[in-house]
Amino acid sequence: LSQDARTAATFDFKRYMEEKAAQVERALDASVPLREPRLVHEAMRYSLLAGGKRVRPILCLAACELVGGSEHAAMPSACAVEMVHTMSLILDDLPCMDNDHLRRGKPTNHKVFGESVAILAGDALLSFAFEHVAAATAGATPDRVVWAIAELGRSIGSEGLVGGQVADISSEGLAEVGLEQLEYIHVHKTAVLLEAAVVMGAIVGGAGEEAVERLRRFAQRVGLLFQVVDDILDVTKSSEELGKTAGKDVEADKTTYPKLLGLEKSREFAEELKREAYEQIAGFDEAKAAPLIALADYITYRNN
Ligand code: GRG
Repeated sequence: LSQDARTAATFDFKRYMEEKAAQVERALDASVPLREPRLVHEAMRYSLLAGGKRVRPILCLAACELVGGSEHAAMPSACAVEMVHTMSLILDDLPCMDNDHLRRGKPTNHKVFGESVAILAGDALLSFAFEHVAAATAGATPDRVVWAIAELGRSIGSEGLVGGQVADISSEGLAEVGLEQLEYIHVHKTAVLLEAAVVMGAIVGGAGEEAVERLRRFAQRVGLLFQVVDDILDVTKSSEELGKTAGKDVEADKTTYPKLLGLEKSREFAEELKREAYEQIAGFDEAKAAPLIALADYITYRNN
């Protein structure tokens, strides 16, 4: 049997995802209680608790457990990454960016709370993400907490999410966006935060530098894979599923992997990225690596 088949046979991935997502949900709910000033906390909770697959926090928890850490140590990092992800979605949906009306099946934050409060709620989530890792991480040494915080910061700023979004905005309306530019956008808009999730989990879990770097390379592959699959889903989604994304104004002519490579080659590229990702974690204990292997599989073959 291949490693994939063995993993599939012995690991109940659906149950794992449900259990972890429920734990993350409870931790997120508790991390941002409804307090004064109510309006901004309502807006923060509205988007933070609006559902979502919780892929990033689960990757963070799985990486921590892979290196022998306890899930408890990684939960604040897992929540912080989801807070940053959520704030980036709030910003991305604003009229000055993608001007989306729906997100995760609900009206976007600015549609409910207005633009000013949406921006402020995003800022509050961003700032609280750092506070939460610093103040709530238990079971990791202070130098590891600082290291994790540095990784989070790096993934967000001008060479991270912000850099990717700026590159994306600058490419809008261009007649030609090449593969290199598309990869830059995807790596920075998507892969860097998945990378931060995995690396932070490994760091607070007590991993050595070599293990952190291998997990970093794993996450970089998985992050790009996530976006290539997203592009493929854009093309292959049934008309019924397309209904769920109604309300988008600017997505129609964006450059995607299937547009540049065709569907078949995009699928081959996704498989290649998945293989490369697996290679990075081949040396870890197989049973402990099962959740990360299954997560990479899930990301490759998901349908939403
Ligand atoms: C972080 C300061 C700061 C600014 C953000 C707007 C912006 C700058 C960046 C855009 C980031 C963006 C919207 C990236 C797309 C990422 C992506 C693939 C989103 C979809 O993720 P899923 O499928 O969504 O995990 P759910 O809803 O399941 O969480």
